[in-house]
Amino acid sequence: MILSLVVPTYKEKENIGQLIERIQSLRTLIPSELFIVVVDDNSPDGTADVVKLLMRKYDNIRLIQRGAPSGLGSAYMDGFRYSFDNLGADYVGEMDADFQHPPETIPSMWEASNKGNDVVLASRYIKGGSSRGLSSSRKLVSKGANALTRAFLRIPVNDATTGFRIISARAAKSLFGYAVSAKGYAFQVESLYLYNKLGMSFSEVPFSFETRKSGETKLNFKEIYRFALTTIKTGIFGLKKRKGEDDDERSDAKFSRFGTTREGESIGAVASIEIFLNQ
Ligand SMILES: Nc1nc2c(ncn2[C@@H]2O[C@H](COP(=O)(O)OP(=O)(O)OP(=O)(O)O)[C@@H](O)[C@H]2O)c(=O)[nH]1
Ligand SMILES: [Mg+2]
Repeated sequence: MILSLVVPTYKEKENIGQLIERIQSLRTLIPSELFIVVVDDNSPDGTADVVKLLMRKYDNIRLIQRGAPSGLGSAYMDGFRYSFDNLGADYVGEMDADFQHPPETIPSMWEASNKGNDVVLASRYIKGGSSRGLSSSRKLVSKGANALTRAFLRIPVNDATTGFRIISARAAKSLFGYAVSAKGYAFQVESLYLYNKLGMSFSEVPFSFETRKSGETKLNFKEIYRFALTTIKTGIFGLKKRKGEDDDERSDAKFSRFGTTREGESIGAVASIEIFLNQ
């Protein structure tokens, strides 16, 4: 089984090197072929250079370099596409570069994937999990986002906004047919919404969400607003298929004339991508 962990980075120079080393040290606990695909959006701090150095040491690291910050969702989609097309991945993983997602949780997530679960979420909000790395205002935003998701999208999980996940190829490949958001939290809940609609199986394993180790946050009010709007719209209208695909997922035909995702934000908007291989 091939697992490809996709790690989007923007200005994560202080974190990415140590993160990769910590993931590498877990290789014996994950009985599979493991790849780490870093998707960097031209970080001005030289994040990509740290990755390139490590590519000389390890043969399982790949670097996708894009021209400018283009959003977490589109970074994952590019990383997934690369993982399926070039690495033959059976599963793809999502994780932040800033140690808020401790790599040591990956073995228990991988165990849940191997039990046949399409969507394995590392969850802050089940027994054994915690969100101690969040300030009280961020906790409120996170809980509010989950409540909104439950109310509008009815996804059967406790932590719908977690960005620490392992997804089967059949689930993740379904995303390519839909106009999912290019940006952060909206992408996370839209993808879960789609997996649920398509009947994928879910499992949650607990983890402790840590404080960002260093570097700066990309979360802001615009992001929160975008998330709330997308969640409500998706709950009402469903998800729009990308151009050229057949039927909308949206089951209620009377809504089919409404668009849900701005074209300019949809996946595929990224113009140029360079991929560094370490062969
Ligand atoms: N390639 C790429 N990576 C991004 C982009 N935006 C965020 N990231 C990365 O995505 C991950 C999550 O972003 P964070 O800023 O940590 O978001 P967050 O965890 O909600 O916020 P904090 O709790 O403050 O860390 C990090 O590894 C970022 O470097 C982007 O536009 N492009
Ligand atoms: Mg973070």
